[in-house]
Amino acid sequence: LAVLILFNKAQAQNYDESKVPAYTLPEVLASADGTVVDNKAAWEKKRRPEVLRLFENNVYGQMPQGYDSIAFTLTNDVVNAMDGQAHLKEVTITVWRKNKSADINLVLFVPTKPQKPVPAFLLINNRDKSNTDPSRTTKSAFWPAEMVIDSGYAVAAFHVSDAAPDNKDTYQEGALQLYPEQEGADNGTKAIGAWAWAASRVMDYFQEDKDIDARRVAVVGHSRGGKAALWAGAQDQRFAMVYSNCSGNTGAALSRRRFGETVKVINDQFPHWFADNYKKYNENEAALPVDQHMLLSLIAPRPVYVTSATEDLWADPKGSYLSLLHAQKAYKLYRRHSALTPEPPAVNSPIINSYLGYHNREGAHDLTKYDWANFIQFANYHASGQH
Ligand code: GTR
Repeated sequence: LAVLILFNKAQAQNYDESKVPAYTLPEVLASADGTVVDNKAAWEKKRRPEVLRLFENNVYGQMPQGYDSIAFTLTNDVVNAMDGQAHLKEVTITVWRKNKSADINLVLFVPTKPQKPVPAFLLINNRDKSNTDPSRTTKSAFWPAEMVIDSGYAVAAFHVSDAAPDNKDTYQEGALQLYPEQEGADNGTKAIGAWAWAASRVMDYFQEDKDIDARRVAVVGHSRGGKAALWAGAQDQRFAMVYSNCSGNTGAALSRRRFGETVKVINDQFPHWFADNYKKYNENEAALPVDQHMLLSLIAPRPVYVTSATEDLWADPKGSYLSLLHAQKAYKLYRRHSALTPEPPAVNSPIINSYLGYHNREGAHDLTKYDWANFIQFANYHASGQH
């Protein structure tokens, strides 16, 4: 029986380009009343809020709103970290609502050299906490803090488990305790929404830290963290840039394109990630009122960078690129330059000089120095004002 089940599961996944069935994407600029928006004012006033609500109600759940108070406690302060190259600050962000509190622990390195305030990269860390070791005893390519500091950017991270444990039985034991009304609601937020909420609380902190240029903060995430980074950037317009690394299904990849992971597979394996309403679309993606190109469109006109990896077919590299291509319509409303080509670029050939950036790295499902080096190039391009 087990063999049979495994066989059936394997059959549900398609990795054959010639077997991708035809699909029709919802029109990002077409409003519910049938009018097609053709200018940024109408997009911002009418269609953008509509798309945001559709994602909240059908996919990620409602973004928890408001809190009673927030406090930032510096728990470790090392002025001469990284051989004097950086100032380390560890900050506990405590949020209170209805007599309950949640803590988000932030690790932040600020470069010593350039003039402050500096722009920053914030990683939503979904891997082991050692990847963002503040003592730098462990140095990981997943968060190459020294390299980012050398490039003149601050680099920060928090761990997803502070916001919501990545577990179907315990995901409510973090920040969601502050928002009990979310539980049981069909459009209630779960873990991915809680991680995005936490990224916004870090942004609340950045707005108070004089070392950080809060108007130039990029949110970065890998895989499930990449799904959260996109959702954070889509709903919180204070994020100036968004980086989605190998985010795959319900991240950058188109859901209707049947290749790799599907909505049913992700909902069955991770019932604690998305709203209960999302389960309605198991094996029924065509009924979704959105697809993921519309999530990327919500980031317009801010720069967005999507990556894939050649061995990471589960996350559908081509479907991720196509999603980005279809998001161009929203960027065009703002006359933002796109260097995307109709076909995905060659492996290891990043598209940097563009509001919509992309690379397909050779190798496995991971976040590496190669990815970060291109993230920095993309940020440099957008800081240079050459475009
Ligand atoms: C997988 C999941 C993907 C992706 C990945 C990860 O098991 O199916 O959607 O999120 O985990 O986070 O590494």
